Amino acid sequence: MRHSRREVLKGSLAVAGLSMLGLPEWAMPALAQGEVVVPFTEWPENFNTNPAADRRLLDVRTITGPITPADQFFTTQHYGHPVVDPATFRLRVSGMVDRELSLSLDDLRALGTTDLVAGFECSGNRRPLQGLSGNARWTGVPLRAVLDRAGLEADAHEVVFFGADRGPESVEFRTQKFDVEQQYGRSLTRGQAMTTDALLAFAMNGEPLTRHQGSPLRLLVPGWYGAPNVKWLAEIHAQDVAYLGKFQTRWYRTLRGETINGEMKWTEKPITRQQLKSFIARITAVGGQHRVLGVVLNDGTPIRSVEVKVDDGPWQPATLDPSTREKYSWKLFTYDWRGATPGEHTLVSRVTDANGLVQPTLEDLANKKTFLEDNSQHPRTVVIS
Ligand SMILES: Nc1nc2c(c(=O)[nH]1)N[C@H]1C(S)=C(S)[C@@H](COP(=O)(O)O)O[C@H]1N2
Ligand SMILES: [Mo]
Repeated sequence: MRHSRREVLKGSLAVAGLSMLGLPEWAMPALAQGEVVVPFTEWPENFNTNPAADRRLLDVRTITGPITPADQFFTTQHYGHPVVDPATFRLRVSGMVDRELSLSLDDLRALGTTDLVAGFECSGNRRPLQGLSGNARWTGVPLRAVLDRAGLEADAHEVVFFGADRGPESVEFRTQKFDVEQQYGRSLTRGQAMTTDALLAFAMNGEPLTRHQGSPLRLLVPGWYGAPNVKWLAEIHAQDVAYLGKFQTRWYRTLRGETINGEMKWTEKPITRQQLKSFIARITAVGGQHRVLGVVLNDGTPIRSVEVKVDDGPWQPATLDPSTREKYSWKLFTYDWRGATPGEHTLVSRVTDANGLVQPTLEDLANKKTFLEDNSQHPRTVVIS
C-alpha cells in the first residue's frame, strides 16, 4: 500500500540510474565553500523563527536538503503543546462503529505500518517568510486499517478527529454566545477518510514524534494543508452528520468569488487539498555565479515544470530535484542565474502541474477575499553589488 520501503528503494535506485546515464546529478542544496546567501530586500529586518514559545517557523533560506529536521520543522497550534504519555496512551474509536476500540501504540503498530514522505504548509503560509512549511518522512498506520478494524456503520458519513489539547471557546448562535471548553477537532467525510492516503503517524524522520509535532500520534492527510493533520490525536468519532466545530467550519475557510452557471457566486469552502504553489527559498552567490533554490507544494498531482523569471525576461526552465519525486514530498528546484548584473532584480517562480494547471499570480487571486490558501507567484527582490 502506498510507499512501501521497497518502492522507496526503487525510487532511489532510479535516481542513481540518472547519473549512470550521464545526466547531471542533483547538486545538494547545502552551501558550497565560499557560497553566500544574497539577502532578500523584502525580508523583515528582525526575523525571528520563534515568535512565541509555542510557535516556530522554518527559515526557508537555510534549507539544506529534501527532509526538514525535527528541530526545524514549523509548529503552530491553538491551545499550546499538551504532554501525552506514550506508555499509557490509548486512541479511542467510538460512535457509529461496529466495535468501539481503545488502542495502545503497540496495538496500532500491529495493524501494519507504512511510511511516506509528505510536505505540508499551514493554509496561512504566505509571503514574505513562507516559513510555515516543511517536509518529512512519516511512519504510521493507514487510517483505513483502523476504520476497517472498528467497522464504520452504513450511515457513518463523517469521521471526527479530536486532539488531546483543549481550550475555552466562545460559540456564537444568532444573538447568543456560549462559553465552552473545546478540543481541537477536525473531520473527514467517510469518502475522504477511505480514499486519501491518510496515516495515523507515530514517527517523523525515523524518530518518535516530538511534542511539538503531536507526540505520540497525529493524523496526517498527505497533500492537504496542515490544519487537518490533528496532533496529539486522542479520539476518532464516527457520526452520521457533518461536524461543525470551529476549526472545521469557521476558522479554516476561504471566501472566494467563483463563476457558477455563468454568474459570480461567493463561496465559503473549507481548506482541504494544497493549492499548487512554488516559492523561491533563497538565492546564493559563489564566485560571481548565482543560484536559486525553491520549493513546490501541491496535492500530489505530478509536476510538469517549474520556471523562473528574472525582471522582465522570459520564463526559463528550473531543474527539479529527483530525490523529491515521491508523490506527496515537497519538490525542490534550482535555477542557475547567469549574467546577473549589479543593481536591484526581481525573481519569481511559477509551477505547472501535469494537468496544465499554472500557479496563479496575486492578481489572478483578486476574488479570494480571506488570506488563507495564498498560492500566488511570489516575487523576491535582491540587490547584486
Ligand atoms: N491537536 C491539534 N492539532 C493541530 C493543530 C492544533 O491546534 N491542535 N493545528 C493544526 C494546524 S492549523 C497546522 S498548520 C498543523 C501544524 O503542524 P506542525 O505544528 O506539526 O507543523 O497542525 C494542525 N494540527
Ligand atoms: Mo494551520
